Amino acid sequence: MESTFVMIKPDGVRRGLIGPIITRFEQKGFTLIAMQFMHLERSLAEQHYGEHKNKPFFNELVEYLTSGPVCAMVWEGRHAVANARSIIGKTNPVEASPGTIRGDYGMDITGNIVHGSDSPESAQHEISLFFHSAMSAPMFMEISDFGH
Ligand code: RTP
Ligand code: MG
Repeated sequence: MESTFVMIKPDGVRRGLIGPIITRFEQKGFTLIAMQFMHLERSLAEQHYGEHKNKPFFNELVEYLTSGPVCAMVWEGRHAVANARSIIGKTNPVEASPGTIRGDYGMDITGNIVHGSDSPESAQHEISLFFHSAMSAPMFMEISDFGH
């Protein structure tokens, strides 16, 4: 059995898509084994997307990820990493097929709703970063965190 790390990004939370996204993972056959609602510190966002630190969009990506609360989750199942990437869809919602999360809910790469680990090794790394790290202690949100 494999585990993968999935995160509903701030635009997904803001738009009220936590429920529909969790439903899709449950319907596909995944089991939810951990979930944490949190507002990321800049350092955690930077570490999470460390592989992209030299890309021109890195700063915008970190701003986006820290712009409001996220829903971080660990889902377990057979071929969890590949199955999650398959129901999430291509990185750019413009190219993602209808029926995938990004294909159904996103319009543009700067707001692609959800993250999914790209390999079992990154999944283990990301799970430790979000669920076994002092940086990611659970917290209560202020209503202003949601941009309301
Ligand atoms: P993710 O890590 O969020 O699951 O996305 P991914 O594997 O499909 O794509 P990746 O290459 O890892 O990119 C990470 C995130 O960076 C943003 N991005 N922006 N403006 C751009 O050209 C650009 N390219 C990537 C997206 O939010 C993407 O999900
Ligand atoms: Mg990625």
